[in-house]
Amino acid sequence: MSTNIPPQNLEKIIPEAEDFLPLLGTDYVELYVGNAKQAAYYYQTAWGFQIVAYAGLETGRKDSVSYVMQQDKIRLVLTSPLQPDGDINDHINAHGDGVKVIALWVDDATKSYEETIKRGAKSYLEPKVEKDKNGSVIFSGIHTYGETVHIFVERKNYNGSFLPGYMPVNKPYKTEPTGLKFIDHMVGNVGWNEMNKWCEFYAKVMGFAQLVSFDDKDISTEYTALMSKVMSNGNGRIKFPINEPAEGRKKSQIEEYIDFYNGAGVQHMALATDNIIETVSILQNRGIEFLTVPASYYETVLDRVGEIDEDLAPLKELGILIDRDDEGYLLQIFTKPILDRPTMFFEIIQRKGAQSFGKGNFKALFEAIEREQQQRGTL
Ligand code: TYF
Ligand code: FE
Repeated sequence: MSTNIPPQNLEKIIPEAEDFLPLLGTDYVELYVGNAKQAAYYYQTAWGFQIVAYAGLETGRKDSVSYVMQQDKIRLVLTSPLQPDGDINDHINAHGDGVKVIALWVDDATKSYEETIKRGAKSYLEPKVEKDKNGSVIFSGIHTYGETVHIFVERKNYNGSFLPGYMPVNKPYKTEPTGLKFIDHMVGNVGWNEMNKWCEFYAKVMGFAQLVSFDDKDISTEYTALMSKVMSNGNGRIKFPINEPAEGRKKSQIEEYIDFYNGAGVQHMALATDNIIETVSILQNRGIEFLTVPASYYETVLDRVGEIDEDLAPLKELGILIDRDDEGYLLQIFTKPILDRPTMFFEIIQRKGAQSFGKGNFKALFEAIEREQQQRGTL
């Protein structure tokens, strides 16, 4: 592993005044799905999101429908087509359900567009204003890897439930939240030898810096291989690891993703909690399936990571992984793919000082993924 910039020094390396693309956070993540109504029920009933806004036939939208799901700072938008043709159908036809938009909250969507286009971004959406009785929002958008896009959202003059065109939703059916707080990072899988190209895109076009890089020596199991670099924006709020497949003895999990997604796309979203034991207990009770590691992992883990605040027993019982770096430790766990295609999954993460990504768990994690690949016959 080579560490390019220690995370704690990022702000000093990209001073705020020189950041041409200041990002306030993730605004929302939009998934194009085959059946948004049922997907919304899954995210609500299993994951503890609530439906906060809606657009569809009832609001005058004729061609598509969107449910806005929220839990603390995490906002997911689930969108399905209502008609046979168009971009949403094409996206679903090519990829199955998946992330289309990683929307970034900015102070100035016009400047965000101009600065990134000037540096070589491909336009997705020219700056446009949308208004309703709650104010106005300015949007713009650029393309990133695969068919994924970034939309810049400027909402400082807006106080509605989500965006113009949406109606607020407050249904009597509610579920208990699962303690998920914010998006810690979002990972992109790109094709063979494309990692550097996309890391350069985030560096040059969006002003991000490389936090860490993992090569196939860090990430080697008996069979599969991948390479990964983590890009971060200036204030460290947005972190995008980028993975590419590497040649191994058998098929890389990244290649499996690319085959089933039919191109590059979002592989996982890491959702932060401040009580991972409670969060994962609830999720398991609600039927969410996680990858598991052999019991032997827990026989040696404390030798590797040292003292931690939590009892080991519940971590072992739930299958939560532990890793440590110079700044502290972290707890993490990964779901199995949440779709029929082995494409997207979620990570649940609790950081206790550590700002890294769990390198000490890579071997155990990737062996767990390989066991799943074996069952699918794709290894
Ligand atoms: O985001 C990360 O880097 C960690 C580890 O296919 C990881 O969550 C990296 C690659 C991968 C699965 C997990
Ligand atoms: Fe991750």
